[in-house]
Amino acid sequence: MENEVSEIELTPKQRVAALRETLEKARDESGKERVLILTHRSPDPDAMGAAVGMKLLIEEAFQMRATIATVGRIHRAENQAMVRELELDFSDSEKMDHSKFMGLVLVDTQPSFGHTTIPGDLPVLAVIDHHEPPSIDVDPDAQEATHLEDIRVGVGATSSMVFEYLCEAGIQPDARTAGAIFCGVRYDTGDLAEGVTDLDQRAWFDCFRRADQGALQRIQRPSLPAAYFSQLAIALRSARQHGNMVLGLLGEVVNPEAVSEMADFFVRLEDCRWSLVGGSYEGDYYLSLRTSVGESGAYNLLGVILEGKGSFGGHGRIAGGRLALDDPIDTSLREIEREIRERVLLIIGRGAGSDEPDSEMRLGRPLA
Ligand SMILES: [Mn+2]
Repeated sequence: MENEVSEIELTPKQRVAALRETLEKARDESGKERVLILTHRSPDPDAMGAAVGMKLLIEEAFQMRATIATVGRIHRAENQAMVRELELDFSDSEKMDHSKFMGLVLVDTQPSFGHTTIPGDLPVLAVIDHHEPPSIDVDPDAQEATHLEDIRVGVGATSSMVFEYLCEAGIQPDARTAGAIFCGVRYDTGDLAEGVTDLDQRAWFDCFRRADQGALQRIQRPSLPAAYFSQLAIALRSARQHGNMVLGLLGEVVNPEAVSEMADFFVRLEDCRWSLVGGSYEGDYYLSLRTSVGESGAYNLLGVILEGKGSFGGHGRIAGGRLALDDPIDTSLREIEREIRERVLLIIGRGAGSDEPDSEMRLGRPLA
């Protein structure tokens, strides 16, 4: 009955027209020429690829100015290599003057997500994303978005969605932009292995062809700092295999992205269907969940594990969450890791048909 109009899917051409119209209206109302493009904290390749593509779209197709800003450092060696090799240039959102912008375009995230900081009173003009939107359990009228929303959960990468905008607007991505979009699709779909639509395939192949392939190779296998290997040693010692899952609760980690890095690593264990890795960094506890190729439901699974605590997000095979640690940090950290371990073992135990896992499952098998 209600909201029937919003259920009608727009064509790619209509999406470009709607975005153009939204930005032009904001420009005319604010008298400002510049759009701020923002994504989630410590952006991953898909977030960066989508942001770089969006900047090209706004500047070339809409003839406006755009700035990409990020929050939080980029730690992962592959992601740092992407910035370096493609000469990407991002401003620090926490150090900039937001008053010169007409508003925000958010990519690869949504305004209510815990790892996303919306600066001051800048209006959100558009949201382009492929993550599961949060379930709405309050008054639906109060939640009605005033901004343009293009959220397609079935698409493998936000970068692919932005690629489609560029194609429809008649803009050919240059080598840099194509490289960034390619890295985004590569990372979020595991090189088209899962969660893939025709659009992801088109974006992957077309952008691969246009990119500097030498740079792509250097991004995929960058040299790694010594800290990576120390972290790996700790992770290998502390991780346990419980049935078809690897659980690695690492205590304090060298950087928050080490958590997702190790989750990506452990899920490759033979016969492993999912990996969950956690670690604390500067007062927060980070969690990353991965499911193996052909599986899905990472977002739902992490939701069940967290039981409404903290914030989390994700899609098919990838999910991440964050919990605030209390004072004293050490005690709080031990407690959180104990709770997560018990919760996960209970979930596995139920899956095997009993309420409690047996003692062998409870202790887990060391990986190294
Ligand atoms: Mn993404």
